[in-house]
Amino acid sequence: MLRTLRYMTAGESHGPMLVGILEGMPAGLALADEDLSARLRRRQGGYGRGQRMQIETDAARIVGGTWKGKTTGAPLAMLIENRSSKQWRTRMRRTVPRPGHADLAGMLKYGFDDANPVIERASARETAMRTALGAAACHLLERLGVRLTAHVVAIGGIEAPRLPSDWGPAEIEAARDASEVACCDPVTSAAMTARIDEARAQRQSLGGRTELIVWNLPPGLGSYVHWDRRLDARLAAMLLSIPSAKAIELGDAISGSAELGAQAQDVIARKGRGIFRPTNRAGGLEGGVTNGQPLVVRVTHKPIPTQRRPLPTVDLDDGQPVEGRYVRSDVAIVPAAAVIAEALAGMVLVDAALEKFGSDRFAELERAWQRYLEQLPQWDESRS
Ligand code: EPS
Repeated sequence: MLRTLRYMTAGESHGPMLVGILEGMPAGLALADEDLSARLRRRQGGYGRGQRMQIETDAARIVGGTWKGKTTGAPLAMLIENRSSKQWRTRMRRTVPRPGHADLAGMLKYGFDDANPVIERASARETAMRTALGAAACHLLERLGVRLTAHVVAIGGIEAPRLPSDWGPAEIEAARDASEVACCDPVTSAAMTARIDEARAQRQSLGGRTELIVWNLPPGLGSYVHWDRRLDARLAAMLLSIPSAKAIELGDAISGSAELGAQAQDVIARKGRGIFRPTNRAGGLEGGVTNGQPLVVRVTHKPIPTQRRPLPTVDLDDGQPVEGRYVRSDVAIVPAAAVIAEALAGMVLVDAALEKFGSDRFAELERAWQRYLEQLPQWDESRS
């Protein structure tokens, strides 16, 4: 899914820290810890998060790959310390796998008689580090004029209306950031928070859907020439790695699948000196390549499996059917998932930009990007 940029993470949910490496970022990009903090803060927030988020104050520390506040081209190394890390190595053995989690599959796969090592690494806590690494990629894209804006469009079956068609990133971000659930519609936001309260009272969890829109991408990122260069596949694979993400929709794929072919396309028209698309059903991707329209990707999340209502399971020590344990849990993580989608898509897009424009240095990348935009076809306005 990534071809030029690479990243890795390590660390457990209640271990001392999360660590991450982002390799392949060009040199000369101004980057400080503070450039990562807004997304880290957003990931921790959102109505429906559990007590753990009051314990943590995620702050990523860049510990390698910068010199005097700028990237050097060397791998970026980052750390996020966990506060909730006491007693993690001495914790009681857990022999009862929780349905919906990786517990059972992980114990069988690695031969553990204790679910703890699985629980600790499969935990969505790991997304804190991926958000930090991805925030660095988003920061690079923002310097090129690209904006990544994700918001919540559904929680627990409550669906937000479509965004007003004349809204840009500023309007979406202002409306989203005024909502406790990162949803742009205030009436829907209130219904979502009420639904979360109801689910919490029932000791249940909720799923939902986020929508990511990326603005100001040039046409030509990704390629149709080979399957592993298709940007839609690369984005989908990366976004499906978000815990609880179960389905991806590019543009209006789901409603479009019920339409006749001619209605489901975005016609190509002339306006002024350039090309104009009256619609964006494809969500900015045709043939696995960006087409210059905003990129639109929706990620659907199942209700998270961690919950305070224990579900039937089996104790692996003696094979007896039992109820799972009561666990501290979030009710809904959909607002956090929106931020994670921005961060992960940011890495895929930087990867595609490096593939197209090359470069060891950020200034070279910036120039190549600009030159490419300047040579895109423009016609005499009087002949449109
Ligand atoms: C998670 C369980 C909860 C979540 C956690 C993911 O943590 P704890 O077990 O400590 O209460 O809050 O998410 C995070 C810690 C995070 O940073 O997103 C799980 O089981 O996946």
